[in-house]
Amino acid sequence: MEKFEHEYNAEQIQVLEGLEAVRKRPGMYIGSVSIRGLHHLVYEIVDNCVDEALAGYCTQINIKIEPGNIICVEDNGRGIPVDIHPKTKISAAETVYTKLHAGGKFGGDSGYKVSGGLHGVGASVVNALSEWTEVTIQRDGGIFEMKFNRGKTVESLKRIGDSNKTGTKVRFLADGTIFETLDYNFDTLEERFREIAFLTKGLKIIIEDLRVEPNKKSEFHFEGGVNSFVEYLNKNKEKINAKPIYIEKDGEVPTEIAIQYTTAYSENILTFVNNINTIEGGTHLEGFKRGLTKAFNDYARSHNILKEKDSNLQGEDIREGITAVVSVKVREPQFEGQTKTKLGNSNVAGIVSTLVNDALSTFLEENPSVAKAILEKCISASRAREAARKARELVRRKSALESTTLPGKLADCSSKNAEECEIYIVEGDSAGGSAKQGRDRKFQAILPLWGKMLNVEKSRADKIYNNEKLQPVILAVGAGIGNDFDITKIRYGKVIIMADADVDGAHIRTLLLTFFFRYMRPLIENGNVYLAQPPLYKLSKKGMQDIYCYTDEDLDKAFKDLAEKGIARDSVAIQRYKGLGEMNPEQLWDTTMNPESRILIQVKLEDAQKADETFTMLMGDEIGPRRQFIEENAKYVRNLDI
Ligand code: 28F
Repeated sequence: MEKFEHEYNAEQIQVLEGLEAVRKRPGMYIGSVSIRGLHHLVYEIVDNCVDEALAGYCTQINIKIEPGNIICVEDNGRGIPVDIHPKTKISAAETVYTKLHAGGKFGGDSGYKVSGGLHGVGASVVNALSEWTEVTIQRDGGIFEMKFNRGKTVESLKRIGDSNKTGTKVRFLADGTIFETLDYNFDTLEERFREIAFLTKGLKIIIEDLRVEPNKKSEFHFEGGVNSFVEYLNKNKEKINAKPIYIEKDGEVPTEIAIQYTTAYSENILTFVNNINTIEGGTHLEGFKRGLTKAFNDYARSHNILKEKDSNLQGEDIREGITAVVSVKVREPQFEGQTKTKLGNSNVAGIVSTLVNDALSTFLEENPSVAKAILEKCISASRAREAARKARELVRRKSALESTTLPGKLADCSSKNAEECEIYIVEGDSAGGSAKQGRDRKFQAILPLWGKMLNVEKSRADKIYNNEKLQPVILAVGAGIGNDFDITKIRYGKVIIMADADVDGAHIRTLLLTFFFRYMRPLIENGNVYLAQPPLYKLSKKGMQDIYCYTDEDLDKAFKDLAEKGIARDSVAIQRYKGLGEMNPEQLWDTTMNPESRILIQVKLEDAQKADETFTMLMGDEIGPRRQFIEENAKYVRNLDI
């Protein structure tokens, strides 16, 4: 015992305390202990492989989800160094896995670490939050192995054999006492790895799900880098320039950009800093926009496409129909904004802007027919914008004269205090009727939607103002759209989308979220948009209070609870709700609208962005992806009549 205590030197105790802190407050290091936090563990490990790829030594990463939710990640890089660290007297590899921020400390001066998750805290955090971790390293002619339990070393690094290969393999089982769930979502991981593969040209990433029969496997490998990314985003769209315009530069801020114009009217610019999707934009996006606007205006002037009397094209005109991916690597990124996904480093704006302006100017000079086609579109966008402004002014003047500007179908609430007011946007008249009767009219307004779905994808702002389906939404929310949107004018603190849990419902949700994302984005950023969650089932039995279940898991749990009380499954009547319209006003209130008992899902910016992508796909000209959407959403489908 005496001896044992002696072997613990001060530094090691420090190490243990460090990882204890991670277990005490996991949220501080990985954001949350929900499925997002769980996925974050995988990203942290894969990030280390990506760093090794960026350093030029790793060409392939294999990720497996093994039965029992064990994660196995393997790369063919140099292998984590195995030599003994002079200060800690333990191997470099063990230090990386047991010392908090070890990666950052080593990387700080050498500039080794450039990729990195939202928190960039690395392997030791994964180790701390795993029931067990085992690391296998091939390097220096040998195979080495070490093992940990909940962050504590069980077996220090030891050589277990010979090998002439190099690489690192990590297997871990996340700690079930810390995470809410260990059930990884293959699709989520797959999507992130596809993104990483796009952003890391030449890197091959293979992900397999071995929990299911047959196993799932996806392989991503894009020699085109961000070019391939843009082609992927535009796969269902009609292109103006057949091949994306590609801009690449190493240097102080390594930058990779691809640009492709489509005949659509929306702009779709994805930006990344160190492989992290910066949904809130920032200085790299500003620089990109500035360079783009300048290059096109200068070209149009010098080629007399813009005459002396014409005013410059505005940025938004030049971005109509653009799809672009902007990826920068920044050494010490400062992230700002509500979700810490906005790049703050001010020097980046100038660097990116100069690069884009120079490279694009050269491209346009060398490709006059592409330049002409894009500029024609910009000019027509500029004319449409002018027309829309006039139309808007007309509407404004008209509405100032008319006393009522609220849509006829709106059943408004009596309170005028926006903060407490809610509007339910409901598809279908019958559900709208129940909602109107069931609501608390003091603070709940109901807007039933009707009419034809507008293809926002193919419409400019002036059409959206006049669309019969969306106009009532714009008028009811009361804060305008696009650049005119003024969040201080919103008439309701909560804008709640209430739709059926079927394909049509998914459609209308996607449409509205896309619309909010494109034309009322601050509403989403400010957290004002919600999805109502109606129940899927009702269980009833004489003498028993009705039980509502919102998911299939809820249903399973309800049956289990009933069984414990000695109530048999077949003595209970199950009603499956096919749609909101099947509920009477009172049921709708109890299950979906009563603030005391309802479930509301707050829409996050990334949910809306996802909806926007889905929408583009649904509205695309190809039938395949649309059918796939319907098939994948088939689990929601109960009354699909196709
Ligand atoms: C499956 C997870 O973690 N791969 C890694 C390397 C390679 C090096 C490294 C990692 C240097 C001393 C801190 C090798 N040779 N896959 C991985 N591959 N870390 S992690 O170095 C880490 C720093 O400790 C590496 C030369 N330089 C770096």
